Amino acid sequence: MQAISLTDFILEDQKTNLHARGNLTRILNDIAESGKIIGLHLKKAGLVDILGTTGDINTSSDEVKKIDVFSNNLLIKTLTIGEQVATIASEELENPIELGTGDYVVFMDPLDGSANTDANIPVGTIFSIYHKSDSILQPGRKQVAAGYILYGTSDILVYTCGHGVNGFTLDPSIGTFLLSHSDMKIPEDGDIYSVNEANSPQWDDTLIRFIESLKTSGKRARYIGSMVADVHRTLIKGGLFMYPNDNKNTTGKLRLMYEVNPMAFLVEQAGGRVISHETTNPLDAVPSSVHEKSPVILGSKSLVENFIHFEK
Ligand code: AHM
Ligand code: MG
Repeated sequence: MQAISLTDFILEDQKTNLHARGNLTRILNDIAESGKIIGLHLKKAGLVDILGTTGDINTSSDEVKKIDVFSNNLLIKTLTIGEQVATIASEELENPIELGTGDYVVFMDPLDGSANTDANIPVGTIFSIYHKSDSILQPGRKQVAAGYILYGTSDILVYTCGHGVNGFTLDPSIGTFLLSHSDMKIPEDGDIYSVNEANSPQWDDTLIRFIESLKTSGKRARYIGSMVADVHRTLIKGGLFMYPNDNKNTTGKLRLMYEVNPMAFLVEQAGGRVISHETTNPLDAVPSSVHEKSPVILGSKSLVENFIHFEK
């Protein structure tokens, strides 16, 4: 069987879009190429001076890691050279950068979960692409494409352009992402739940009882603390991933534009269900700022629906 490369797949995928002029193809390829370089640097992270912090704090009050800066700069440089992006908004930057050359807006979290890199734990790059519009604050439903690259035991790029989800594993011997997970579908049910239970003293009573009910029904807990890795496992094995709002984090922790919406688009495209709060879907929210936070509960349809219908 002949392996299908990410580049060939995207070119073929874009043929179904009558208006495609190759610009989106270029952006996706540029992100994939940057991901290969970020992945290589991470593999050498213990040997070269890219671990540790820069001493700065970013817009989300997190310590800035050197590898965050490297990943952010590399993606910006690559997308700038590609000339297809009008605006880049990054979780690492206070304000979006206006490039003014292209028809698309890219939101990105260059290295999600980077607090984990010193301990050799998987991290990822998340991206979300929109058509340029009057405002960059568009609802997640308007995403043209979204995806992530997980730097794990192998590096894998998973993306959607709105007709299914496909995953491509990097073959390190040839430096090419090859189709490995075609038409990904999240299992209807699953036996893993993933949430930071250290926040439970701040949870409301319904959430506490719901998580207890998962335990008594025999579910297992897994929480890596890297959203890309936790969501990837949920896509493959089914289950629930949540970062809910609580008494302390009243809008949760994760960012609507950089983290929640791209993952919500992927999970819905894979047949799963996503809510931010009660029955509200984050993809319908009209964002009020690029760094806005949103609660999120996503995963297997039946489990998210169990949560929605759980006795209040
Ligand atoms: P980051 O974008 O600063 O890396 O933070 C986001 C990460 C997610 O990857 C992960 O799901 C979450 O933070 C973990 O947060 P917590 O340590 O509060 O459980
Ligand atoms: Mg992040």
